[in-house]
Amino acid sequence: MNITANQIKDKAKLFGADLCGVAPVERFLDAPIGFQPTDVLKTCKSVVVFASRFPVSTLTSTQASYTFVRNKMIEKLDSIAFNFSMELESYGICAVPVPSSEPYEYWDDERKHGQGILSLKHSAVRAGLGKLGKNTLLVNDKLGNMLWLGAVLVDIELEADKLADYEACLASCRVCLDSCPTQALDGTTISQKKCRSTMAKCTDGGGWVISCNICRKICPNHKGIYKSVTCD
Ligand code: B12
Ligand code: SF4
Ligand code: SF4
Repeated sequence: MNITANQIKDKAKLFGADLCGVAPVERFLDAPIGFQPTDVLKTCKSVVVFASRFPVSTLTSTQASYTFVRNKMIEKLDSIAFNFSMELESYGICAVPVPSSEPYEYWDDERKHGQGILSLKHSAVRAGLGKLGKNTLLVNDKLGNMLWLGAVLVDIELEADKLADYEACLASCRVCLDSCPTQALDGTTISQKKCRSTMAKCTDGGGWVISCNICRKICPNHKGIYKSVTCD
């Protein structure tokens, strides 16, 4: 059975995604060896990337509410990826879901550096869903960085989406770099060791919460890109 990119996008919306784009596997040649789509699915030809809105209201709430919503977003995007893969298999397509958070296997204990089986933010850029900001997060013109990403790798060629034609950051902005309490950001990458030292904390009752999201919250584009702003 044949399926088009547009039919796939319609299905993604039915499953609950707000955005969906397609990146052909050739756009990942610059990804590190071991973290390319073909390292996950040898016969991969296209990466279908989708995103759902992360409720902005939680940014002004408690760490517990934000963490609760973040955990729900993981469940939601993982369910979309899982259901999508099941559905595409029924079309005779080989379809592999990418976990939206954990599990992943790569871990460098010295640098406290983990790496997903496929970087979803790099994938989203290649599927036309946005650009990377200096806080290293994906920024979409409509949803800003307030989204959660997911992806499914498929072994069929699909019509590719155009790359985003806007910029994530104003050239002179460095608000996130200057506001990070651990100075984990340098404008292109992140020191996971520094970020992890502050980003989550254990609670007295034996649980844990996300305790920092400043680089996300403080970004003037966190709710979307104000296209009317043209000056630096
Ligand atoms: C591990 C992880 C973390 C780590 C590292 C974050 C990071 N920036 O990489 C820690 C614990 C610090 C973290 C924190 C947060 N995270 Co996190 N995290 C992940 C996870 C599971 C893997 C990311 C990863 O592999 N990083 C390692 C690599 C990719 O990063 P790197 O070392 O900088 O990569 C370099 C090279 O390796 C190379 N590279 C690697 N892969 C590729 C691929 C291509 C094609 C190319 C060209 C290059 C390339 O390029 C980089 C250049 O130096 C992803 C889910 C996923 N599977 O993608 C979510 C994810 C990145 N996290 C997310 C979020 C929201 C957060 C937090 C905001 C959570 C919070 N506090 O509220 C913070 C933000 C901190 C920040 N500014 O990044 C979202 C981002 C959404 C968005 N808008 O971009 C993701 C995508 C989860 C999701 N499903 O939506 N996270
Ligand atoms: S989550 Fe907090 S500690 Fe981590 S990079 Fe962002 S501002 Fe820095
Ligand atoms: S705070 Fe400024 S520099 Fe950082 S991601 Fe947002 S626009 Fe870019």
